[in-house]
Amino acid sequence: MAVVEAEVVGGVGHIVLNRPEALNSLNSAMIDGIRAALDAWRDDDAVALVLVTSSSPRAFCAGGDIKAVRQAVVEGDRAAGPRYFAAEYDLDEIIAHYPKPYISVIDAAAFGGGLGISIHGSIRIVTENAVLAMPETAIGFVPDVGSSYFLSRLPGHIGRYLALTGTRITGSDALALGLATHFCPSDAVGALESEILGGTDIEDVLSRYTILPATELSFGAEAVAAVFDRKSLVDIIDALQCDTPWSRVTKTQLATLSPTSLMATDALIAHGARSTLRECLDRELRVATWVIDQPDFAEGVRAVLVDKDRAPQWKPLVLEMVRPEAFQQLL
Ligand code: QUE
Repeated sequence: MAVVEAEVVGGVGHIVLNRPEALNSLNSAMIDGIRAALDAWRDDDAVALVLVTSSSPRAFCAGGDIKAVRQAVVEGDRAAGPRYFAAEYDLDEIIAHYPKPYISVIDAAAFGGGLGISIHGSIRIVTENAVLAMPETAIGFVPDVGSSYFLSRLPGHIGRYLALTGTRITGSDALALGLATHFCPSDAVGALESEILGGTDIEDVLSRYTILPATELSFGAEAVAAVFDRKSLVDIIDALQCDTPWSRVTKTQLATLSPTSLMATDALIAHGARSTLRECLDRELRVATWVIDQPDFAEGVRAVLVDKDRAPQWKPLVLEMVRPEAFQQLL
């Protein structure tokens, strides 16, 4: 079976992410497959809308094929990573401007690149099984796929918090923040997809299957707003007084993440707030190209995805030793 299945059913272009053994992490073949389907369907009158689903109950899409990028870096192939990211980000932009409804159903994990192929689309349906995150600072990388555009626009510094810490949010969080547009109970997703593929009017299907879940966020938005408004990352860490469980957890989270990634991420989010999506993607590509050549990327991917010891040795080890001049000209 192909890693991406693309077929037209009842006026719907259906894309199924189908690399379940890798939690649907997006490899080049998947990016090319999605791109080819979207290009073919753009001017095809037999396709009224696009529906993206996953064949895996565990993941919508766990991210990009970051292990392959690391392998290329380790082998000294300096072109492969940037080439892969450029294709991925171009796809994200195509989805953002696609002229037909582009509907993702997120009923499991959607991390990193998984958000790139869903959040930029016009309709994002989540369930109580959805888990969303940009966890790249844990692997010595940076949040990309246009996240410096969509996270930097969240209120109360929530995007800065999510990008830096990689905190996982729920489907109802995503709906409350506007990252998702609809919430459908997981046990109704099969019927919802069948009706969409059966050609029922999409607005009619959405009105009958989607509900409004409780709107309370799973993290403390007030604490985030109070702490993540500081000028610098060091000021944020100083402001985490460890007088509440949340501040203790957050300080501990930040202490485990790549200092280089944290500094570059904070710069991406700050610049992203004043940029178009295309400018964000271009800036992310420049910073990603730089950061994969820093020691933390190979080490972080090794520790989290290859050896899975979860004990990366960051270089430099502390924020104060990161030299922002090294990436400043890329912003
Ligand atoms: C940060 C990431 C990724 C991650 C974990 C992080 C990422 C990614 C994967 C992943 C997960 C399971 C797989 C796989 C890759 O995990 O981008 O091949 O089977 O793709 O903390 O950015």
